[in-house]
Amino acid sequence: MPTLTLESTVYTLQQLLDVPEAQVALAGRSNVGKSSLINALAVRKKLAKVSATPGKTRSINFYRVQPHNFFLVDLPGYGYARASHSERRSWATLLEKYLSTCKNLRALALLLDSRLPPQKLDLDLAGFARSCGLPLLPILTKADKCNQRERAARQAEWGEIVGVKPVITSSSKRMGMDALWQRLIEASGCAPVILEEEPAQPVTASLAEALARTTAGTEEKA
Ligand SMILES: Nc1nc2c(ncn2[C@@H]2O[C@H](COP(=O)(O)OP(=O)(O)OP(=O)(O)O)[C@@H](O)[C@H]2O)c(=O)[nH]1
Ligand SMILES: [Mg+2]
Repeated sequence: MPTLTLESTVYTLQQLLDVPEAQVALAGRSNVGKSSLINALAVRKKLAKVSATPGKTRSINFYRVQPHNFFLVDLPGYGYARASHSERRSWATLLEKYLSTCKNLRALALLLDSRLPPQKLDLDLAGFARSCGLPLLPILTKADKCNQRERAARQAEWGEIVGVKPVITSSSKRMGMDALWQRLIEASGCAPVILEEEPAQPVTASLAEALARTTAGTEEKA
């Protein structure tokens, strides 16, 4: 299981663009369960702050994934009704610039509440990511709140919309975490390269033989 460590907290676009490593951003409506998912992936209860009050995550948190060495970026939620208009506006501008200009951003993991039909803000963000050529990884959250039939229906619905089958997860029940890790690592482009098995070392064996012969030859002459 990969490990996650909170490495930095950033507030500006410049700080976001300055990170040289590959990144996969986690975005979704406020309260959809982004921070809880970070904790479930890390198997730690308090790595990311979770709250019943929406709008808990106000900064952008970079979690380093080891040994793959990329970042999961926990973004503040959008659609937080109690934020001021100007606050929402400046957040939307930052998100838009990050998604459209960050060269090291490999994919957008879009968190979607399993219980809700597709919401306009989510559809808008999915459409924007697609227009930037940014791969999308849809993730259904809070699956413990739905039955199997509802989950499958939601998965098919979103699969149709974004063209990628969503991963079904529940942070509280730790459901879907292995599958999610696999998809995140794939999305980051940092999967370890698996080398094909080499045939059993004939080169070294013959080199040893050759060296032995030369030494023997030298000894004979001396
Ligand atoms: N039942 C259930 N509740 C969940 C799950 N994931 C998160 N929650 C609850 O949903 C609420 C919001 O969770 P957060 O992880 O803080 O959500 P967030 O998306 O980070 O929210 P912001 O930081 O406000 O954008 C909390 O009360 C969590 O306990 C889940 O898988 N199942
Ligand atoms: Mg949060």
